[in-house]
Formats: sequence, structure tokens, C-alpha cells
Amino acid sequence: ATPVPTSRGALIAIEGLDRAGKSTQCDLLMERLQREGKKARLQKFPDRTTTIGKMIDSYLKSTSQLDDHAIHLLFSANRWELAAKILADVNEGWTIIMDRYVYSGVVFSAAKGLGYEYCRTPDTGLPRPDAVIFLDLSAADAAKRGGFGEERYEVPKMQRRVREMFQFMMEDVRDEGDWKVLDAGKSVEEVQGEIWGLVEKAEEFAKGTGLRSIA
Ligand code: Z5A
Ligand code: MG
Repeated sequence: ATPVPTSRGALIAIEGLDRAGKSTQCDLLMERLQREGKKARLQKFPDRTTTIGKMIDSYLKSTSQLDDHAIHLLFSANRWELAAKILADVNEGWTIIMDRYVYSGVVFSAAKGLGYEYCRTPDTGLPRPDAVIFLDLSAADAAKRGGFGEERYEVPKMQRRVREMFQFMMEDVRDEGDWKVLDAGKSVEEVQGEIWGLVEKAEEFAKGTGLRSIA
């Protein structure tokens, strides 16, 4: 039998609404983890560097058009092409911080009208995070963070639907107990402090268990 890894790293997803500060917080977190001498790396989704990632990038920048199902499957395929590396690294003791993951994948496509269960299916079997840290930002606070960017989904109507879908999904997965919701309207430093506490807990949790899969 395969021995249960005892010193694996933690797999942590940072999720949240547009402009909630995910990338800001991920960068700060990486700096701190590395300062403390921990084996840690960042995995951003979508990962726009791969061949699939380049197709996603041109779709988001509206230089290409794709059927809603096709782009949904590409976002998932982008996770699958990196899954083996994530799994191997975690089992070698790396803590991996993911800037967006399957949850963004489900809610953005469902917000466009694809069925919620349909949207979840292609991600089934991917490595399941030890913790999902959800950065929650009110519509009013989001508006204070400057205008939208140029990308396809950065329009008010889409953002409203995404907020509703995240709310729905949070209820749906509540029993799984791995979602931690933080108020992203606080200062960068306050949010970072709260994230740090959750990361330490996730690392502790990871020590005693093998990585699970997304059901
Ligand atoms: N997408 C999808 O459809 N399916 C999928 O499977 C996946 C993604 C994985 C691109 O993602 C799009 O892909 C995205 C979802 C979709 N569409 N949209 N919208 P992305 O991750 O590349 O998107 P992004 O543009 O890099 O990130 P973001 O979500 O828009 O922003 P963020 O990373 O959460 O925020 P930030 O860049 O760290 O901060 C935003 C601004 O707020 C910035 O000026 C900061 O200085 C400021 N900020 C940050 N924190 C604070 C606090 N605490 N107070 C005040 N100001 C703050
Ligand atoms: Mg970002």
C-alpha cells in the first residue's frame, strides 16, 4: 500500500469577488511564507502561460470568441494540465497557494447561464484544497476600488450575477467546512493577518491527512 505522507504541504485556494484583493494578498502571503523559510509557491488560475492558458487569455481579452461550454472546459482543462504537478509538489512538502481555483470556474460559467451541476462536473477528481479562503467584498466597497479593467467579465451585470452565484455555492458547500469567509473591505494588513492565521491552521491540518479530491 502507498504510505500516507506525513510531511506534505498544504493546498490553499484564495477565492473571491473581482477586486477583492486576491492577488494582492497572495503576493504578500508568498513573501511572508518565503521569509519564514517555508517551501511555498503560488499557482494562479487561469495559468495563462500554457497553450490552453493562452487560449483562455485571448478569450478574456475578447480577441477570440468561444462557445460558453468550450471556454468552461478550457478553464477546467487548464487546472487538469497542472494537477499532477500540484499533487507531486504538495506531497513533497510544498505549500501551494492558488489564486482562484474551481470555485471561480463554477460561478463564472453558471453566472452566464450554464447549469450549476454541469459546471462542477469537469473539475470532479481534482486535488481538493485543505482550505478555501473566500474574500468577500460588498458591491459598495468594490465600487470604491477604481473602475473595471478591460476584460470580458469586468462589467456590472456579470459581477452582480457572480456575487449571487458565489453566495449560492457557499451555501451548497457549507457542510464541507473548508470555506473561511473574510471581510475583504478591511485594510490590506488586517486581511493579511487573518489569512495568515488560516494558513497556519491549514498547514497543521495537512500534517495529519492525505490530500483529498474534489467530489
Ligand atoms: N475565471 C473563470 O471564468 N473561470 C475560471 O475557472 C477561472 C477564472 C479560474 C480572470 O481572472 C477572469 O477569469 C476572472 C474570472 C475568470 N474574471 N473576472 N472578472 P484573474 O484572476 O486573472 O482576474 P484578475 O483581474 O487578476 O483579478 P481580480 O479578481 O480582478 O482582482 P483581485 O486579484 O481580487 O484584486 P487585486 O488585483 O489584488 O486588487 C484590486 C485593487 O484593489 C488593486 O488596486 C488593489 O491595490 C486594491 N486593493 C486590494 N486590497 C485592498 C484593500 N484591502 N483595501 C483597499 N484596496 C485594496
Ligand atoms: Mg487577481
